Amino acid sequence: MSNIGSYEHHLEDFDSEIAKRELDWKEGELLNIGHMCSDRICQRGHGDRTALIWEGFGDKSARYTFNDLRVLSNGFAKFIRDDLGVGVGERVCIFMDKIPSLYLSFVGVLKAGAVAQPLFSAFGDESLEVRLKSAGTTAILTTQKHVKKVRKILDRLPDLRHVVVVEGNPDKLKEAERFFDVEAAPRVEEFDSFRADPESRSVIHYTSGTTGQPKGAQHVHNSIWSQALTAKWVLDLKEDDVYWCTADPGWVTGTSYGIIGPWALGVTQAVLDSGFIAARWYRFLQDHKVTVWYSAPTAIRSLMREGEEVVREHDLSALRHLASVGEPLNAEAVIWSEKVFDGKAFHDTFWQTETGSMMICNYPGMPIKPGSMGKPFPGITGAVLDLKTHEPVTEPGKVGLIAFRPGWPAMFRIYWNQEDVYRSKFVGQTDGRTPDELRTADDLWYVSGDRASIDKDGYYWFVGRDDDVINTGGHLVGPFEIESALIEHEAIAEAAAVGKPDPVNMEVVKAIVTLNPGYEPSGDLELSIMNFIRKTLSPLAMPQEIEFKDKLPKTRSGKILRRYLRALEWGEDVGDLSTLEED
Ligand code: 6R9
Repeated sequence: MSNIGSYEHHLEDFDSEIAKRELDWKEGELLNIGHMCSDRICQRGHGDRTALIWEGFGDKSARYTFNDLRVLSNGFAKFIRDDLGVGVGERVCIFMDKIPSLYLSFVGVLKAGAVAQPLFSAFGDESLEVRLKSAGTTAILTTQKHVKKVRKILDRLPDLRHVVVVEGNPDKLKEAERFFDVEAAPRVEEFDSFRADPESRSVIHYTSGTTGQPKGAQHVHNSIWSQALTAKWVLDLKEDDVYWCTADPGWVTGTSYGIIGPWALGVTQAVLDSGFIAARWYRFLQDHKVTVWYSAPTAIRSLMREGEEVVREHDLSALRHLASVGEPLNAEAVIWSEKVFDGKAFHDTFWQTETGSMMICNYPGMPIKPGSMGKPFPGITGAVLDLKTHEPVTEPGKVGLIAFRPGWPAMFRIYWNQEDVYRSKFVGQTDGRTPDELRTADDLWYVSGDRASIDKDGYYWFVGRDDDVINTGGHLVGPFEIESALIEHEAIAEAAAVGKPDPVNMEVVKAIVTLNPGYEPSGDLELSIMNFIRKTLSPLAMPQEIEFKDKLPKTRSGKILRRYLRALEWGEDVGDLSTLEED
């Protein structure tokens, strides 16, 4: 029997307190995500249960019980509060590979009352700088492997008071840097976790938009209710599960469902910190008897490419539930998974950094229509809005903008220092309303920035994004950020970055550039540009193709017509150019 039982039934009986009842949480208990993911699980008698099964490159491995998680996260919390003197609400960046300290420190930062700002460890120094500057980050926790990137930008980050290295050789540190190895430090049995109220800030995730630099979506401790309930009902997590979320906590899936949701339920998580190799992934599933697996379409398509043979070489009989997020899950991938994993199909889920928790899902027990994202989670009012009038579309199959009535607990509270951009995500009467009033209004829609249609049975079908943001392998990259970095290359005069279709990654980045006088197109120059972006931004943002042009198409006011260039890549009818002009 699945946890959710009947989806339809919950549409009728849903109330905002269900999550608290499902977690058996009583008013007056401490609401702090860090505490609830560790101490509370121990208090309920599960301290000896495994919290984290970890494997890294080579044959490195480790295991932690919930009691270990409690004590070691206390260690981080104490270090952050007492040794560094980081105050409540200050941002602490966690910048490391998927090593155990990432998970332990995330829980610790929240216990200390600071805001956790996880960033993808493959980010180069510019990606890092933009996000640390925007958040006014006070402290960064990193490793010897990545600290070089921090050193490079430190001079330009006046707010960054502490650089802490949590793994590596302490003798290799610069003078102002601190070394803190939580496992070598004395175990901290008692820590007085920050008494969060529901609206206390918890996690900030940076996400890319179409214009401007990435935006910091601010979340609060109250998010735990949405995250835990969806983990219970959609991922179907139960106490004896071994659950693997393949996402990196540098992205929202890796925190909402790679840390918070499952640990709030006291579920064992398995983490594999190594690159993608199909046989390695299957061996990991097999060795740890993974029961529930949350992954992404690009990974699934990559597994499909490796074929069925390698699946059959492994005993995956423990697997019982599969789910996916981040990009469109094509019908073939659903059908393939059902075939090779013994009748178990990947269940698509749709949500965003801003929503903080799953919004449109395929539920255990509800028939899957392969290629559809499913239906809105109980308690969530979803719609697709007419592209022009912004009225909810009533006609089945008609394409519109995916929108939700605001106000669920995990919804972001603001884009950090960008209230106007936050406002622009709502349609309806927004004037004169505070950010909190926008979030709790029952006459407004929060607009996701994606297009879909709804069929006659209420299933949502993804159509595409409503903007130019590039989704490569389930990771959003902003064209503006790439273009800004491209024109820093000495050879480049002007640049546009667009997504071009790719059979596995859905989209990859393509750059279209003009050159400064004295530079000629060449294979070497192409490589030099690719490497430049890989190093300064990240491997995800690196263009897979560079097209050299004499000039770029522009609007009358001189702005590069990125949407026109994008339409060319997708073979779309570019029609009347004036409709592609951005304002
Ligand atoms: C959780 C996460 C959000 C964007 C979203 C949409 C795309 C996510 C999807 C999907 C089609 C799905 N997206 N899930 N597209 N089908 N099931 O991925 O957050 O990094 O903010 O990305 O990803 O475009 O708007 P985030």
